[in-house]
Amino acid sequence: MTTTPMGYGSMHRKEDARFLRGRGNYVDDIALPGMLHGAVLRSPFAHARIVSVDTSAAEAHPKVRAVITGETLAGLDLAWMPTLSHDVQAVLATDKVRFQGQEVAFVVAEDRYSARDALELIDVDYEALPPVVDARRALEPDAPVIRDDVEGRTDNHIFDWETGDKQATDDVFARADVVAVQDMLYPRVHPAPMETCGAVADMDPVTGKLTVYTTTQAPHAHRTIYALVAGLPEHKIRVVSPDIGGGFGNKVGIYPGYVCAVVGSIVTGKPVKWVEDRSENLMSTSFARDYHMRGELASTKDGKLLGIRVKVLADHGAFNGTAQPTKFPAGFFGVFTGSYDIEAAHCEVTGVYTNKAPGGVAYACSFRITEAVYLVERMMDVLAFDLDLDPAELRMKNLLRPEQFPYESKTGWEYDSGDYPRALRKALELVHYDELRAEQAKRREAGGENLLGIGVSFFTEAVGAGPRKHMDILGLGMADGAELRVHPTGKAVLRLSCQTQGQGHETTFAQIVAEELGISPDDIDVVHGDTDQTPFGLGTYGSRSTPVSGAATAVVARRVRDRAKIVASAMLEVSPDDLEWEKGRWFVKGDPEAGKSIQDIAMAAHSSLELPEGVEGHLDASCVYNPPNLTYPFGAYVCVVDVDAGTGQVRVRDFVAVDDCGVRINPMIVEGQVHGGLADGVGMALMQVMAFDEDGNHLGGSFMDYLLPTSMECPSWRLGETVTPSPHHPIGAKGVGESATVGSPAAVVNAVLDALKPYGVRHADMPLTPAAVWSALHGSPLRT
Ligand code: MCN
Ligand code: CUN
Repeated sequence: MTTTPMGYGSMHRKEDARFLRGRGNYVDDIALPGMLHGAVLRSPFAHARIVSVDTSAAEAHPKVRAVITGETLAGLDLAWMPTLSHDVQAVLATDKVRFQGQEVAFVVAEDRYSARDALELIDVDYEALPPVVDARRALEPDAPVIRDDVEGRTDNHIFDWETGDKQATDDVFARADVVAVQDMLYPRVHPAPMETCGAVADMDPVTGKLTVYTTTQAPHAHRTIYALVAGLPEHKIRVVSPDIGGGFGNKVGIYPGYVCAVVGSIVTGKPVKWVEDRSENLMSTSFARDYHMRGELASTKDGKLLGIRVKVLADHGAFNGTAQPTKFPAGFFGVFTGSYDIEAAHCEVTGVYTNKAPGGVAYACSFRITEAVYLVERMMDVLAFDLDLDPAELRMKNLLRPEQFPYESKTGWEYDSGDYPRALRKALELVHYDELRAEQAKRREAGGENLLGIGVSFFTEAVGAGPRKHMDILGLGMADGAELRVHPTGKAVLRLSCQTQGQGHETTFAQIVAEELGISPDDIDVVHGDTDQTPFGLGTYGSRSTPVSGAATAVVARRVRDRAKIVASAMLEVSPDDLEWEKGRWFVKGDPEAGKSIQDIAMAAHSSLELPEGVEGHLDASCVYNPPNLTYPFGAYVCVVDVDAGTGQVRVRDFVAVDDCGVRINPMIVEGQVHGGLADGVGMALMQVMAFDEDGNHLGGSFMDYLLPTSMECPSWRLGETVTPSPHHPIGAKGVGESATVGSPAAVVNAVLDALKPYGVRHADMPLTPAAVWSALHGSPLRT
């Protein structure tokens, strides 16, 4: 790993040179001359009418420059903003507050402390209303109506969505020997990136140009939304996403704080910085999951799957602010048939409002594939439990076979490529599955408190949205641009619409160009995250950067290579047809000595060399990549746990993850992505939940309450790989950024429940804290 590969291969991240020296440049590092500081006043109630807001004392604070309320914004027609799901969300509340932590007022002051102090001087008179915390309660006829801002609305119902074939599914269920049914909850969790959300807004009163430095995973989409909301042309708005300290989906949406910073800058004529603190991040920004699911599997008595039926109640919080392609209100949950050969499938999802923070698509979810994979993988274990079959064997029996690819699923997804049995076999070998089962049998026979559990999960993801004709966000089609320019000296700059939050794009995208052109990655500068400097595109989420922008990069590099060929033919005075490419140079077929390196060609392309008619000089290309299909990475995971029956404590003893993301650009970065996702899985399975009390009080406002896994809770991950290239992606790569978060929670939960199997425990909901495990074991009535 000491030498830089001229293409794919493990190399250290180029960006680490600045990160390891503490020289990253995050939003909170930005300091502009005359910059003021904003702070948000938040609602203490989950549901309350606003009777009055008195800001006079705050305005009298000597360091306060402006106090903005919902009423101020209403005057500018900015009190409400569009969400990414065609709903509206209050920027600052005018009529009611609808979740604890909702934004009520914004103070701009000379420093952060004064802004915070002044929040205490704002006097808001609230009239408390009964809150709706539970998704089922939200649908009861007498439930308080949360969204009475919409005239004529009489309930909390948002949408009904279904997919699959109901009749065909009912038919296979009618002839099944066995039907396994299980209710389960994927709890509300939070992506909790290291860096919270923030913005520095700078409206130049002279030029009328607005610059927003902000934590965003989608700078171009944000710019267009600002343009639509503010009525400004896009060229008068520049969105800059500097270094991002983790996004995990938390930074896809637009938050009221960003808009308030913009308004604050317009009102004061100065740059305004707003950066939320940890509690604000946890209580008010995009949560993840909160899916109440009922799964049903139909099978023959020897475990051949026939059908799957699913019902979901989706808790979207107070505003429908989930980020997903318009046609998919439940995200890509439609892939719930998982990795299995099944005859029929049907699913219904109902979305509801509750008095909780909005969000829903975050935390490495691949647009809700986390929920879908958890459901089907938990159901497989439930069925194995009912049939008393080995869960790995049951999976092996039902996995899609290699010859079935490309495979059209029963809900209409075209899985591009896969060899599932190979991946599962590999994982089972790596973990020594048979030996573990033997050890488990021995331990069970011996009795005692130390239980061994082995949990298997298999996942298929669909990542890399579009194509644009099926997928858009707020009407913006999901295609992404790339531009590549090779300078006369043969150094290159690649401009991308996607935005790294820690995934190492500055390295891996340079590696794609390096592989295609034979220019060292060190000589390729990757520019992203600045709308004034990059082509339009929808950004980074749903692990779409490699599938979409990575493809765009390969395409522009190949276009440059084609141009280089013509220049080389002019240089060598031969026909282009007589040239052959090897990495880094064009040479004359049959005469390898007669060739020109890409660097020589770059210089010649900018020189006085005469080029054929119609061929422009210089060496550059651009493209907009509209993916023909999603890519379908997959993997087989096995988790091994020791469970202390006396205390309910779970220790993850071993974890084997075999991932297939097609061709790997940088295996070390891929492994890093997988390691992170596996830790997420342990966190969600064993310790994380965004809890609320019955009044809607948020109980996870700090990392003392909302727990993050550390190295203490994680084993030394053991990874394996198979490589099944995507047939439609120019370099055969599939996305991987969310794979492990999607695939691992089920493996951990299945492992814990496997340990508890002799006690007749068939299911328990995440998080499997010691108390939850103990209660499941002892059948405590405390456990619901
Ligand atoms: N890669 C590769 N070979 C492949 C696939 C990917 O070398 N076959 C590399 C990519 O080039 C990129 C990284 O792996 O450097 C992740 O690529 P990809 O799967 O395309 O995912 P994205 O870059 O689109 O990242 C988004 C994804 C999402 S949606 C979440 S959520 C998440 C995740 O990435 N957030 C992260 N991983 C994260 N990692 C960090 N450190 N921080 C986050 O916020
Ligand atoms: Cu769903 S979290 Mo990622 O797609 O940014």
